[in-house]
Amino acid sequence: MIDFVRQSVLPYFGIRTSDAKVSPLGNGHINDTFLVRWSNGELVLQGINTQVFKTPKALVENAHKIAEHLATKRQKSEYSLEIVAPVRTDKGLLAVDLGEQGFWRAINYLPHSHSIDVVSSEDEAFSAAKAFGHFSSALSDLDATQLEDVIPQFHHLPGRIDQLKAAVTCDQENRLASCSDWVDFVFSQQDILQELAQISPILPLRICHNDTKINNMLYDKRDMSSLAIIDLDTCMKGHLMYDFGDMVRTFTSPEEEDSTSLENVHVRESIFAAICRGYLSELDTVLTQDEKSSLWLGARVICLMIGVRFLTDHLNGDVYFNIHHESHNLQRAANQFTLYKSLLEQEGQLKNYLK
Ligand code: GN1
Ligand code: MG
Repeated sequence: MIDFVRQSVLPYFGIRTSDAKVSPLGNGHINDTFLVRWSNGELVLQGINTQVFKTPKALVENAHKIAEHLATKRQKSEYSLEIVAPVRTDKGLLAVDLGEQGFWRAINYLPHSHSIDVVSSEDEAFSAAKAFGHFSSALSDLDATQLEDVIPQFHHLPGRIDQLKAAVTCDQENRLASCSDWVDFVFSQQDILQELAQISPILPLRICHNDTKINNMLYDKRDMSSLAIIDLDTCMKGHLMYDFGDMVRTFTSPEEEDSTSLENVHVRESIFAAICRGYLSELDTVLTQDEKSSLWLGARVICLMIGVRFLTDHLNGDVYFNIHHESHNLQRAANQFTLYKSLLEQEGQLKNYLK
């Protein structure tokens, strides 16, 4: 893959030098991401997974609109983070479509950037949550209908549960027997769908990031302050409770998403509190009262739903998320359901931080 990138993709971006160094970057589950360094520059190059993103052109156009909007705000000192902006091809395009050989786009690389997979302090959680809040606040005056839905019904729990039901019915890899306890667990949680059906219609549609994992907020490695929000792939209209939820999902556990040390997987109350402080410090005056009331639901839905998606993919034979071994998706699902249970167990204390 790396040789292909060097020889067949880089020339489209005007990089013809044979000294370009190409190395894999990040931990994404969907796209192929590389850091490209050459004698007088560096950039991030991505092969977009077109099985997942069926309209990749819309994806790069969405990201471009967001970057432009944020850049305008930055000029007026209304946005303080760095911006990941598209690097155009030498013909001035936002991406290059090589058909079966992939859909490739580049974005600028931010020097001094540093990402983490596990939060180790309240300060880290606070500044990342504040950064995601700042990002959403800066986008709150961009018309949400300007962005195309790159993955329709992306955060749609009823649809995700239906997909799990279909996978269970098919059981095409004969894996159901080894995970039926988790399947039963999901089906026992369906009361949450009623709560969701009541709240969702009264929430405004806003531009959401939709993948607010801790490693999508880059720190400045010189002082660990927040530097930039990255991975704008799934930015589209939706409900901000899910952005809050994905922070809770990926910041609060002391273990990584695919850790198998389930005995350590739990929601750290002090980190949850720091997320609430950081996020609301930027959004308190933007969010409606209904949105504020929805945040706790968003946290529960996201933890359950990502678990459902991993479990479904395990039953379907790992066709969606990149995996490193056969039970990888099942392990991820078990991890996420364990975190979800920890949320429910601490409901009494945790909800206080949202008051
Ligand atoms: C995927 O590839 P990555 O890491 O950006 C997924 C998210 C999941 C996440 C779980 C388009 O994101 O929805 O929350 O894995 N992205 C897509 O880690 O499905
Ligand atoms: Mg992503």
